[in-house]
Amino acid sequence: MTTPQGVAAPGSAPGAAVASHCPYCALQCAQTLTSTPGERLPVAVSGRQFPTNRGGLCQKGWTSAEVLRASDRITTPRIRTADGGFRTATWVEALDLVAGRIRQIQAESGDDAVAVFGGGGLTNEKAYALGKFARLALHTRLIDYNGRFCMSSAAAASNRTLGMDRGLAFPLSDLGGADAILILGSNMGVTMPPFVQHLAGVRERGGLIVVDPRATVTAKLAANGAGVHLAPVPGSDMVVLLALLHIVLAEGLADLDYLEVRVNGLDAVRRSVAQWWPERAEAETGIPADTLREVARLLAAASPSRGGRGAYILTGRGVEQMSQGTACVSAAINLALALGLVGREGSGYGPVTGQGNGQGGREHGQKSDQLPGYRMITDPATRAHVAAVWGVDPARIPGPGVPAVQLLSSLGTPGGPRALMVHGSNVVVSAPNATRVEERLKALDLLVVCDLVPSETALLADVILPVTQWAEEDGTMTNLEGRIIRRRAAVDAPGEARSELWILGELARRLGCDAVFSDEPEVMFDEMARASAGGKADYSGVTYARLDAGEELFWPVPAAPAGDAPHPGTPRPFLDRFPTPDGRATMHAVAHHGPADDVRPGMTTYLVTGRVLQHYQSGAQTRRVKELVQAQPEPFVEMHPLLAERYGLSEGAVAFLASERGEAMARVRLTTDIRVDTVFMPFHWAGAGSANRLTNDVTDPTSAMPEFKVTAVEIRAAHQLRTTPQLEGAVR
Ligand SMILES: Nc1nc2c(c(=O)[nH]1)N[C@H]1C(S)=C(S)[C@@H](COP(=O)(O)OP(=O)(O)OC[C@H]3O[C@@H](n4cnc5c(=O)[nH]c(N)nc54)[C@H](O)[C@@H]3O)O[C@H]1N2
Ligand SMILES: Nc1nc2c(c(=O)[nH]1)N[C@H]1C(S)=C(S)[C@@H](COP(=O)(O)OP(=O)(O)OC[C@H]3O[C@@H](n4cnc5c(=O)[nH]c(N)nc54)[C@H](O)[C@@H]3O)O[C@H]1N2
Ligand code: SF4
Ligand SMILES: [Mo]
Repeated sequence: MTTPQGVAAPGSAPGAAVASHCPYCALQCAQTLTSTPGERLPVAVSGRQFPTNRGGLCQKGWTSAEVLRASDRITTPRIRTADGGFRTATWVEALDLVAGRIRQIQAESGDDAVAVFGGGGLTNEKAYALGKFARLALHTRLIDYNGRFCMSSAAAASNRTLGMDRGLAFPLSDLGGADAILILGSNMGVTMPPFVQHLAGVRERGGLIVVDPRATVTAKLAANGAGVHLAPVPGSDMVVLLALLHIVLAEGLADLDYLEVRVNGLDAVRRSVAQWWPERAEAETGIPADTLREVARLLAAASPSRGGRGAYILTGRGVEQMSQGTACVSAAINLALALGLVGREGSGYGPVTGQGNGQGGREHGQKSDQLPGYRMITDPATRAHVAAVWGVDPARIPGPGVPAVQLLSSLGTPGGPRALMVHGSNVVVSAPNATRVEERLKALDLLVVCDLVPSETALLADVILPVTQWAEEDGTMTNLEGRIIRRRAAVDAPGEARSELWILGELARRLGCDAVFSDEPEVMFDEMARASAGGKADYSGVTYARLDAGEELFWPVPAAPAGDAPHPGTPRPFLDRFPTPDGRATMHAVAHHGPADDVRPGMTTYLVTGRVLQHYQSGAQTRRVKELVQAQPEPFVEMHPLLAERYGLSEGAVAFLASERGEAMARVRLTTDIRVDTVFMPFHWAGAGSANRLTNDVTDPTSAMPEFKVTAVEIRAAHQLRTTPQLEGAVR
């Protein structure tokens, strides 16, 4: 059996080529996986033609199969021993133990004494099953996930302004025709390298505008006449956006006809940007007033209302992971609306979604306040619909829980959860104020971690349950464009590793829950599709058969009435109307307040955090791939030579950084590609080189997203300190 892509479908013999997608980021580059005849490993990976990656893969993608044979892969359940180590256990023993402890803790302290933490890397099927498991098998309201760290501000702003959050509301290939693209706080040249192909057209036309305090790989794409790079004071992007809108309105560049017909709220927004004339914005952001004027005019000229081919505004974590992230994205959407860009073919706004299933992961019920179909858990009609699909009384579905940062900080506190189940996140490394997170995890009576490898979080667990990974399982993912794609198994799992679907089913049964938990991904997908029917993220018209036939399906894809042709999906959802009660978008006036932990005497430097090409997130997977470790072996801090000189630091020296939360050490990399007042640290490493020992766990009031991107720090040369052994261990 072969798919339209010409490669074998699931169930094919070993040695056959299987069409699947990369395990890592939201671009979900298409891969062909070829297993070794007669052997489980190795698996060969090659890029496959697909509209997003056009055959390309980045270095993480082409080395991804190495994680399948990680030398410390977990292949049997493990239970903590009295001396603090682990012993292997059978599945029956481990599952009986987990279910027994959960029953005991809930009997003593109530249902909410057990909490669940999910991940945006889980397939749609697993994310759905996890939400159902929390509500029906654990009866807990406490479930949230790492997407709160990743997509929540963009989601909140899109939902409240456009009525829906579908990441990009257009296929990626649409970008190719634009005259201008404004990219704020995204470094896709590093975080999604094959994405850059879609920027070729706009670069040729000189219309790429990149906003980043660093001259990143992406910012450099705008050099040599290809566009403009703005390097504002960290945390001041909102002022850039307010000033751009000020200029657009003051110079009569707005698309008033479009605004009249499609958008509410212009008057309040007009008043809110009145005070942000370009010279005032220059003082706040460091971007020359004339540059701001030039950028506003460039964007306006690209708008179809002024005869341009189209323009896009894209945001990344650099502007979203802020205590004013929702407001900042709202300002970006307001600008896009003022220029008449949203819901028009060839133009648009979109956040560049991060994790492999960052999009689908937020649609099917692992968010504390949501049920499948991207619907609110407090809505009686939603509860009734989902309860009917689950075959339970709506009263059995608990109410909303609390978002991730709040959940983590409540663990093991009086009245807080006593047990946590973790599925697809390494919070000890990736959560803000990580030292405190580690303390909270240690205060639990029961920590159960499902993972493929002994991540730093798994190593704190009482029970580790080994799960299958990407090339060992079937399922679906939803990429950054809202496109539903098929992940296909190419090899068997090692040892006793099992899919989360099976684990959740076994635990549910032991907890006395009679709801359906199948370990067949397609069964769970079909049920999820029914549960999503009528919701914003409606998958009810999607089937594995349609996906396997090569159909390109972007949600919503409602089920067609009997006898009708199947719904074709919705690549560009806002063209006719916005999914709001009156069909119009609503601008939200927003005000700037800057980072919560701003620079001040004693803490004089901005720390911004982010990513390098070779490592993925907490590094749990990529720090196990030799080629990637060789390229990026250790934590580092990037700084300008002038700043380094002030602290007596040179290339390769060890810098000591302190913030209000904690301390870290990393080796200095000198570069003139960063503002003099700013240092950059990637967050991919654990221990003393962990950026998240420094970051602030303050959150955005609307989205509950933490402020990873801007922290005030103090810097010293480590050799001037008497360091602790733990800190010294950070740098070899
Ligand atoms: N190699 C690699 N690729 C990845 C990932 C990975 O871990 N590694 N993770 C995936 C995931 S989950 C995500 S969410 C995406 C993230 O993808 P991006 O958003 O592209 O990644 P980041 O590096 O977190 O942040 C982007 C930029 O924000 C900038 N920045 C920091 N502070 C500010 C500020 O105040 N203003 C502005 N304008 N910019 C600022 C940083 O300098 C950085 O260059 O990447 C995905 N792809
Ligand atoms: N300072 C700073 N911190 C950040 C960010 C930043 O920019 N700066 N970015 C934030 C963002 S955007 C994100 S998305 C988070 C991500 O950070 P994390 O949530 O820690 O994400 P990962 O490192 O991908 O962790 C995934 C874990 O799940 C395991 N895993 C993979 N697949 C599966 C599966 O199918 N099932 C199970 N059970 N486990 C699986 C992996 O081995 C790994 O241990 O980090 C956030 N932290
Ligand atoms: S860009 Fe993302 S999806 Fe593509 S190969 Fe790299 S990590 Fe994988
Ligand atoms: Mo992310």
